Amino acid sequence: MALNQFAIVESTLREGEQFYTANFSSNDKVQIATELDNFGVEYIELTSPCASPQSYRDCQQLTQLGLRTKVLTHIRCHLEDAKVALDTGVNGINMFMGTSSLLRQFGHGKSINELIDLVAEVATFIHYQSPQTELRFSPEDAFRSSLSDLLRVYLAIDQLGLINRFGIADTVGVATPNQVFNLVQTLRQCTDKEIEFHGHNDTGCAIANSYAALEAGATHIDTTVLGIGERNGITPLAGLIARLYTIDPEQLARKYQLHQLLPLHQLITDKIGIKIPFNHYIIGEAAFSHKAGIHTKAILNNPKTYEAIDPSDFGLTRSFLINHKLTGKHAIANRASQLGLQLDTLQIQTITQQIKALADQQDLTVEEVDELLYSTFNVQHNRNPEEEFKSVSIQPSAISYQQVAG
Ligand code: HCA
Ligand code: CU
Repeated sequence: MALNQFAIVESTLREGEQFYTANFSSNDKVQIATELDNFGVEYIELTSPCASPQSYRDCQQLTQLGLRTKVLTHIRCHLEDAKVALDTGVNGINMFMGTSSLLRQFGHGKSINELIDLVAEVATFIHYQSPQTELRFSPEDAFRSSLSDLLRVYLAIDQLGLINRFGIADTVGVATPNQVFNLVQTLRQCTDKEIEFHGHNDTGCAIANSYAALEAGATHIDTTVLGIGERNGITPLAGLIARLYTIDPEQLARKYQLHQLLPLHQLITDKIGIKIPFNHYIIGEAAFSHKAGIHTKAILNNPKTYEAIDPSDFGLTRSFLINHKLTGKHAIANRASQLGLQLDTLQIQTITQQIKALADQQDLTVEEVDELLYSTFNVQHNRNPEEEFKSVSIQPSAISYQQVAG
């Protein structure tokens, strides 16, 4: 897998609209599309223009914004949907239809042969109306479909020569990375068309599955900001970025504006009324916070010891927690020098032991740790603590100090 040979299909404005608290206005969609474009995703996918009158107008408007990202819309395999989608002027159309026996029986009710005929009819219509429109077909619920049915569908449609890209959808998030790898590899051996993977996260495998898809030859990965979507959503954009960053950070930074990742997420959380989860990839509050003394010491020597990702590549800073019993003398010494206080090794050791003993008894604040540092410093210099507090200014540093929750 080469990092410059894949594309993100960002579906916050389609799959993400299916999230339980999402209800984007037209203005929201313009802002979100613009931010996604600034970040540099190659495609954005929009809700079907057939979903509602406003969805139709939004497709038209977003297509006319002049974004660098290509604008796709997502439709059922219906001739009517295809006509409406073409009218909006989108760059590409993502069609889908269920191939699992469950969806065939309880969803659209069609046999595999009928499904192939329908896809062929709609694809032919779109292609002859607008040959430049990028066309994708995805069998929904691929991992609960029989392999022979899937391959029959892919091969029959490939032979038509009308489709640019095939999708593979893990609709209910049941696939494992091995299964995804095997299916993508099998499809890769059958066709030279692009392959797009869409993975739900019901069992927590969406990022690993997306990465396995890329390793097996997929060319496009669907994401949404924070992973929002039906139920608990799909591959989160920041999670995919984190995964890929560890392979080739420079290449990734050339492809995407990594400093825009946080503002993009803040925009979405603002619109859906949800906070960024503390453990979210890269941008979660805990992503670069270091606590145990062993970790803080090593990080101070070389941040790579306990960070696979450099926060500064994303315009972020790491933080240390020092007001707890796991703290270490190196972190305390660093805090003292950040406060402009010169203390010797013995003093730092003593203060560290004091903090540990105090933290065993009660919750401590960073201010209380600072007071210990100031008072030792002031006693040593025989100064009036009140004045000293005012005169010492905090040195700027790449490390901020987080409060351990009480
Ligand atoms: C949906 C289904 C879908 C389609 C994915 C795709 C899924 O919500 O309409 O078109 O590749 O997960 O199967 O999102
Ligand atoms: Cu989906």
